[in-house]
Amino acid sequence: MHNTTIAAIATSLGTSGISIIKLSGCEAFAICDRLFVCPGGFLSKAPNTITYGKIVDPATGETVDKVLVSKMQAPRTYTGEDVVEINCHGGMLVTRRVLQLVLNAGALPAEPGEFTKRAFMNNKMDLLEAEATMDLIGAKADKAAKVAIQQMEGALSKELGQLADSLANVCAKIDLSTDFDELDSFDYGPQNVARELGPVREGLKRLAGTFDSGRKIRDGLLVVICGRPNAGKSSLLNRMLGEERAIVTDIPGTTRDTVEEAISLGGYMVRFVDTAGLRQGDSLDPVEKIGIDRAYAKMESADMIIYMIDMCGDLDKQVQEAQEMCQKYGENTPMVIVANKVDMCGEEEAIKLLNNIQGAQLTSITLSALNGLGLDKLQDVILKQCATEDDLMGQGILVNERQKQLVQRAIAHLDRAVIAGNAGIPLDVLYTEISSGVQALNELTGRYIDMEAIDKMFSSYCVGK
Ligand SMILES: Nc1nc2c(ncn2[C@@H]2O[C@H](COP(=O)(O)OP(=O)(O)OP(=O)(O)O)[C@@H](O)[C@H]2O)c(=O)[nH]1
Ligand SMILES: [Mg+2]
Repeated sequence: MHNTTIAAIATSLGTSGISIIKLSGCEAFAICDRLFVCPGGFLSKAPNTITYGKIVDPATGETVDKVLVSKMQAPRTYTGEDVVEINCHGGMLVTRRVLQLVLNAGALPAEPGEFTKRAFMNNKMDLLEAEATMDLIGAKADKAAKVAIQQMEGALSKELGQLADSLANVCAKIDLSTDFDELDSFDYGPQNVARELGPVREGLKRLAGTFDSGRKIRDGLLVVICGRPNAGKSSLLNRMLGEERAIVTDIPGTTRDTVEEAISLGGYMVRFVDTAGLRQGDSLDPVEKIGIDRAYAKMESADMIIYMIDMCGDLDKQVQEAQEMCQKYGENTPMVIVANKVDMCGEEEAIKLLNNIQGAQLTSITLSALNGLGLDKLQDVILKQCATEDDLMGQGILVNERQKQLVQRAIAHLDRAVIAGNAGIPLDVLYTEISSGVQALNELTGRYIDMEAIDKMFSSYCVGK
């Protein structure tokens, strides 16, 4: 339990019907009582009730706002501490004034994620549920929200808990066999251990395999649009977004920097990046050169690359460049070659041209970014890339780097334990590896507390949660 009381605006700042100022800590009721005036006084109110009254500046006696105040008593609250929520009117000025009065009355400003951190420290949720809470707040598409709720409900915690329990069980058997060694009544050797670790390793490997999908669902599929100047890249971005986000002109080299925007496509978040047109030569100005470097840098981290061919441009050069792109990126990244401006050249010619380009993970599409012809086919290809993740819905999924690293650490320990077990290495050596694996899983859920890592994790969250 903390002995400080924290406060923050829990709703976003702006003009709205109501705003909520949240307090948590042992002094929450007393602090609220210093500025909240209601019949009978706030301290007399029963827990888990809402009271109508007014916020009065104790220094001047001036009424600041008429409010509803919820009183929630520990331990059955979000943080596990006494919690007060002041529902005031939603203007920025009044919200800030109420918060200031709460701080003047003795509360400390909450740090980012501090309410949720307190909930974790008070065993109201494990670390995975805390992460999922923040993911739900940040979710920009249906599927991301769905996965976050799934994790909040404990899908991943449950799976990891079962795997950690199986490992603890193996450790217990090793203990037992060491104790009973002299009596020889409990026959449990290194090979038995290796065999029993098998299903746990499989379970962890399944989880590790979900990371790429989990990351795409949570952070969005990164689709980079590249090609020669004037190919129609910015036109495609605008069409996908349904708004004039990027500047479009017939001057080659219009886009200088990368332009990134996200949309929800079929419930998945897709992040499109428009880039500077690719070209070389000494006559390029330094700004354009930097833009082109940025385009290549983005391609390195893309989940999908769209290379756009301008059907009204120099076709030989573009076919060659498309082929080079497929060779360079196609092994690791799905590629889509889009022949654009078919409204000018005709579809047959575009299809013939596309047939000349070969590559792994390659899809070819004809398009008119100007009138939208072919856009639905392109959207289908992008969606197919996301849709493979559908199978994972309802199961534990790894969604961030912290989770991936810890699962991989656990797998590495178990791999070593299995090799050692099969080689007949003594049980105490296996025990050390397995318990290190258990520790990695406990760090994941927060059963084992590494305060430095936990502080780092919560500091990236929003104030007021
Ligand atoms: N006819 C036709 N014109 C198009 C099409 N797509 C884009 N254009 C035109 O082509 C020109 C260049 O389009 P942009 O979208 O700016 O091309 P870009 O690839 O972003 O060009 P840079 O930013 O210079 O690299 C504009 O005049 C567009 O209106 C299309 O499908 N058909
Ligand atoms: Mg452009």
